[in-house]
This record gives sequence, C-alpha cells and structure tokens, in this order.
Amino acid sequence: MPSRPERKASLIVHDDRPYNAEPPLGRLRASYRTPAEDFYVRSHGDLPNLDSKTWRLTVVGRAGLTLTLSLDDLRTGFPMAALTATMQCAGNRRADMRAVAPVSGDPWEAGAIGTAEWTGIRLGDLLREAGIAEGVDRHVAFESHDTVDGRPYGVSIPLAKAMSPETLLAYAMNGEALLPEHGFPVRAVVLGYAGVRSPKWLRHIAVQDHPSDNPIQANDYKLYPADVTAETADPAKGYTIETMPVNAAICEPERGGVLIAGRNRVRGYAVCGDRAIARVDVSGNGGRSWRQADLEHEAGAPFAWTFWAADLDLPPGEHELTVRAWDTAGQTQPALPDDTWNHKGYLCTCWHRVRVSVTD
Ligand SMILES: Nc1nc2c(c(=O)[nH]1)N[C@H]1C(S)=C(S)[C@@H](COP(=O)(O)O)O[C@H]1N2
Ligand SMILES: [Mo]
Repeated sequence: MPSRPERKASLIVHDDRPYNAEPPLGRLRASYRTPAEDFYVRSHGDLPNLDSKTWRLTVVGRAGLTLTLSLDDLRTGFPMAALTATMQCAGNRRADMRAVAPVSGDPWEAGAIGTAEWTGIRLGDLLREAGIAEGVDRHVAFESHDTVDGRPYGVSIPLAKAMSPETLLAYAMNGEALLPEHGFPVRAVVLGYAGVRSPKWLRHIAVQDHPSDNPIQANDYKLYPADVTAETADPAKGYTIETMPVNAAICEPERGGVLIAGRNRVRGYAVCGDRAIARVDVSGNGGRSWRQADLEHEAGAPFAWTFWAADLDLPPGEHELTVRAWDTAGQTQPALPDDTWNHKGYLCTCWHRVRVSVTD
C-alpha cells in the first residue's frame, strides 16, 4: 500500500484541512472495485488517528442496556457480512452545478464516488443484541471521533434502514483493514444512501425517537429548491438527502481530450442508490442522437455501480460526448445542471458532458 503522502499525491486534492480529494476519472474507471488508495476522501474535520487495540464502540439500545465493544468483540461476536457496494458523496459532480451559478462546497468532478467490497458485521445484528426490535419512527444516531466546529461528527438513519441487511459496520475494504482516511478502525456503510450517512471513525451509537440533532444531520445535506439561498435556507424545510438518484459519468475520454477520427471507445459508470441500472445511452453530438452502451453488471452487487462502454464513430471537429442512464423504475437524468440547481450544489445528476477535439 502506498504511504499517505503518496496516496495524496496521486489524487486531485480539493483541500488539505479538512482533507478532501478525488481520483482522476480514468483511474476510477480502471477497476470495478476501487483500490482504497484511489477512493475519494471526504472529511469535515481532522482525520483522527485511532488505535484499534484501545478503540471501543458504545451502543445504547433498549432502555438501560448499553454495550461496550472492542474490535475483537465485533469480529468474533457477530456473523461476518460482506457486500460490494458504491459509496457516493451528495456533492459528487458539483462542479457542473457551479458552472450555472455559485454554489457552496468543494467543486467535485465526477470522482466523489467509489466501489468497494465492505466487510464487517450487520448493524441489525448488533442492534438486536442491544435489545432493539424493528420499529417505525425511530432513528439510529451515530457519533464519530472527528470534531466539526467543536462537536463530534454525527448523523442518523431511520431504524428500518439500520436493520436492513445492506447496512454494515465495516472494518475492512477490499479485504484489508480500513485506511485511516476511510474510517479506521470501524465505519458504518449505509448502502444506497449518500456517503454522509456512513460515518467513519465510529465511537457511539444510540437508538432514539428523533433524528440526530447534530448540525451535520439537522442543518447540512438538505436539498433545497432553486430559489432558496444561503441567507433564506431553513434546514427544517430542506429535504434530508438519503437514497441517491440515478447518475452517470463519462470517465474516458477526459474533458478536453484530443482523439483520432474514427471509432472511439467511451467508458464510464452509472449508478442508482438502491435500484439497478437498466440502460445507458451515449451520444457523440450533445444528445441529438443516442446509442446504447454495453453494460457490465456484477451479479451479487445490487448496491454497486454499473460500468458501461460504447463505441462512437467520430468525424474530425469539436464534439460534445454525453451520457444518461435509466434505472429499473424508468427514471432518467435531467439534461441540464440548471434543471436541479440548488445553492448547496447537491445531487448533480444532469447528463454528463465531455467536450473533445477530434483530428484526422
Ligand atoms: N466521521 C466522519 N464520517 C464521515 C465524514 C466525516 O467527515 N466524518 N464524511 C462523510 C461524507 S460526506 C462522505 S461522502 C463519506 C466519504 O467516505 P470516504 O472518505 O471513505 O470516501 O464519509 C462520510 N462519513
Ligand atoms: Mo459526502
């Protein structure tokens, strides 16, 4: 495994502190399971440096029942669970929205996404051990070791999602211990939801009858209408971002690339929170005509992205390549970033457009 500075040097770094970085898209498309060192890093505070030997997780379950667990307790006390799944930041592709009008936050390109095999235990198994049964109108609140504006990072998810088999507490990524920047020693992996609901560096879990009042949950990661500004935003009225919508990106060629006229292979990813991708359309002329991409589905990875590839015959000149995916509910993506623009720049799902020059 490359060292931390080496890993950082090979990513596109948006900020040093907090550390935020994404891989170049060509590298992202190179392997279905993203190597941990190529996986985007999104952090809100400083990266904690934790010792797995002294690390403990506290879980407040049924009234009066609190569990304190070591990493060994998790490994040996519960059945192991592994799932290949995609994690994606709600701010993925924000750069495209920023082109319409200013938005807050880092200008992520389409690399704030990655897919890994996550290994750990099912959160539901742990909650049952803590005396929790399925229930509506209840929430599972997490707290982490990193601090954001003087408070621990904290979010919550509905109890039903926490109890579902696709919600894990993971201690390994692609068969190896988590890297420090991805949440060592243990993080939640809430598949199909925006990355923000998958807290890293876990330290505390509580089942309660209201969502977390932590600012990350209560104020941030809300979807607002286009006419709401930073000044007028009322978090109580914003929609809490959970399940991710259908999205797709062209990874190769890259924006501004120079190609040779003739047949060119275009490759990328398509993804949808908790549904499968049914179809991917690719265009060599900005969406005036489309052709079908070949899809690479992975059996047994229902929460993971679909890789796609298509050959386009491109004459000399300037061209706009674009892609749109369809999910199994027949839903597709808006054409323009204007269609879903919001001042936080979340959930940018417009057709991904890549301008290239084609020479003889
Ligand atoms: N404790 C903690 N967990 C966190 C965050 C964080 O800053 N602190 N960032 C969240 C966000 S917004 C995303 S998109 C994912 C990113 O996970 P990664 O850095 O492993 O790719 O982690 C989530 N979990
Ligand atoms: Mo995120």
